[in-house]
Amino acid sequence: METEIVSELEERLSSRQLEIALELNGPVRAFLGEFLRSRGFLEVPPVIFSTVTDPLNHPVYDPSFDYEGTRYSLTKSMIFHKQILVQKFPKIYTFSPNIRLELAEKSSTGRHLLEFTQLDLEQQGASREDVMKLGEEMFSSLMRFVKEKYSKQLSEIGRELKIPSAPYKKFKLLEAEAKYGSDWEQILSELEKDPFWIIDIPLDKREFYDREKDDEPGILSDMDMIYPEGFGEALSGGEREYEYSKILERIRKKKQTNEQFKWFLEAAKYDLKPSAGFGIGIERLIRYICGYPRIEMVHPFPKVPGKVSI
Ligand code: ASN
Repeated sequence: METEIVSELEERLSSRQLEIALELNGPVRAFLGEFLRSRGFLEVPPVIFSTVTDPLNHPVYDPSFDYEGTRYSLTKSMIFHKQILVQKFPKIYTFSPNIRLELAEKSSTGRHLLEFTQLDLEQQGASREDVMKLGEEMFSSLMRFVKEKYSKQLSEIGRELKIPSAPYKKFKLLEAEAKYGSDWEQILSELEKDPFWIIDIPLDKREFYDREKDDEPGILSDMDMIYPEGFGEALSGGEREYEYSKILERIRKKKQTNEQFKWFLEAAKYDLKPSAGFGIGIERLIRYICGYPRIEMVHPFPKVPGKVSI
């Protein structure tokens, strides 16, 4: 086992594929930060552990610990910190390290890491459509930048990148599922040539904090962006529940407890200002840019579900 880990590490560190991914990583992050700052977003520091974190909508092991009599969890996403901060600072973003201890079966997707970074942003008073437009502009201009500046690296790894033009296609989740079955995400991702949106995700498929539509109960005003060419989910976000009573009702529907979200609920007690936002995984983004079959090819120390890692 140990010699296997060491030889895998040596192989990874000597691969040109990893080197190119790392050469792209810094400039991609710098470009995204610059893009957002030029639109008035303020960078805030990440929160690595907290008394409150994203409950997620799928099972993961819980990375929590006690410190001086208080229970903390490593950050699964900064959703609640974003919602609290956006009350004061109307446009924020952060490069947020997230820990999600996924079940071993997730290793087959090629796009899950137990430890990853998401560029997570939130905008006060924005609608879902506003942040989708922002996401499209951000993604298309990033593709243009990478193509222009890193064509040598891209041709070395045989990657042809397309610059998608906005607006991207939109599919309602229930319609996609009715047409393609439960594997709709992979099927559509393989069929489509450009990134596209999945919108109107039903309540049972999402966390409590995305906003339920006024005119369509049970359906949320949220979205995912999916990469083409089979690379799957890129980005997740939506409008948020901001009314205290609605937040409580949604927590109840999920059979979660108010205690779990104490500090967030404290901040939301007199209602929040409406906001919308999203998070985009940086390793998945680099993997997509490079066109690599598996996400661990972009990280020197990837934490692959179910595997022992350094
Ligand atoms: N960052 C996502 C959002 O803004 C939440 C998540 O990562 N689960 O909706």
